[in-house]
Formats: sequence, structure tokens, C-alpha cells
Amino acid sequence: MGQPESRESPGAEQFQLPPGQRLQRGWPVTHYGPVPKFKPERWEFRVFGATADGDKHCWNHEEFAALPFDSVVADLHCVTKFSMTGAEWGGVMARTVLALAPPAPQVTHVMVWAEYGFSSNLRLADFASERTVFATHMGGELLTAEHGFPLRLVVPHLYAWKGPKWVRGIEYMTADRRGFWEERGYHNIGDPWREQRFSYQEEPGDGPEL
Ligand SMILES: Nc1nc2c(c(=O)[nH]1)N[C@H]1C(S)=C(S)[C@@H](COP(=O)(O)O)O[C@H]1N2
Ligand SMILES: [Mo]
Repeated sequence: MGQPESRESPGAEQFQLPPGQRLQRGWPVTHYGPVPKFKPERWEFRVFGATADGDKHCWNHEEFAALPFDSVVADLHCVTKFSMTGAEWGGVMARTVLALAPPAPQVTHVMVWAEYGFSSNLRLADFASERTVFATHMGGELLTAEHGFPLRLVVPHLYAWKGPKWVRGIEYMTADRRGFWEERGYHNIGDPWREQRFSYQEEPGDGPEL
């Protein structure tokens, strides 16, 4: 593990990057597979699995866009070592979704589902962080297609693969299960401050058997 890198921002307040990360100019596009085409009439956001009332909850695009809007300033840390800092994300807080479509008491993990079956698993506490946001906007502008329009998740305290672009719903789970990258060699938890990059670094209890 390296020392956390630090630098002076123009405002002179110091901020740090997680170990091994470097600052990236601009905002690169990183993902696996093609960029999906948004079809508003076919889009819905689904909450399913172990919901408190046993029902599925669905919002169409218009309904989702009418949910309370909040913003969060947060960094993106890609496991390939670049970071993008100070982005202002606008959208619907994960907490808002949890309040409107609550999980059953036994729920411990959330699978976040995106177009083409991409997924990422989160501990309920990570999903429920007060800074986790389903973003529709960055820097006051709608997201572009490559960056996840119409909706992407941002989990500020975890590596960026934990935030699927083109999100379509969440599944409440009563046991942990690995998502797309977590099945393919990446760490089940993915805390950049602890440099949890790869699954071989996992300790007992960090994730389901591989
Ligand atoms: N649907 C989907 N979302 C994804 C990915 C992906 O492969 N598919 N890659 C993740 C990874 S590894 C990173 S670093 C960020 C990159 O977001 P950006 O392209 O907006 O910079 O998206 C994340 N979200
Ligand atoms: Mo990444």
C-alpha cells in the first residue's frame, strides 16, 4: 500500500486521494460492453426481492424523475487507478428509494441491476449511506449516454465499479451474492481507502465463497 497522495487545490484546502490513485484530467469513459439506447416508454426502475411488503415496486421514467432531488459532491475512484474528484452529482438518494420501497428486516445486501444484466452487490449499509445517490445529473447537466444516462448509481466511499451506469433497479437480498465484476476477480466490498481492489485480497467474512 502506498501513502495517500495529497495535493493543494486552488482553494488551498488539502484533499487526499485513496492509496495508489492518481488524478485524471477530464472524465474518461470506462465500462464493459455497449452503451444502451434509452427508450423512455420502455424504461422502468424496479425494486424487487425481499421487500417489506412482499410486492415489487416500479417507477416509470416520469415517476422516477418526479422523486425528491438532492445533490452530493463526490469523487469517482476507478480500480484501474484514476480518480475524478469534486463532481456534483444530482439525483435521487438511495435513502429516498429505501424509504419509499423499504426492504424486509432480514435484508443484508442489495444487488444493483443495470441494462444488459450488469450488476453490482453492496452491503445494505453501503447502499444506505447518506451519500449514495442514483444520479441523473453531474455538474448541473444531464448525464451523457456514455456516463450512464438516464440513471447511474454513485457510491462515493467505494470503487466506481460499485456504481452501475444505466441502472434499472435493485434487488433486496437476505444473503450476499456477487455481482458482475465481483465474480470476475474484483473485491466483494471495494473500499478504496483500504485498497480492496481484488478478490484475492478478501479476508474471511468479506464475501461469499468464490
Ligand atoms: N453498467 C455498467 N456500469 C459501470 C461499469 C460497467 O462496466 N457497466 N463500469 C464501472 C466502472 S469500472 C467505472 S470506473 C465507472 C466509470 O464511470 P464513467 O465511465 O462515467 O467514468 O462505471 C462503472 N459502472
Ligand atoms: Mo473502473
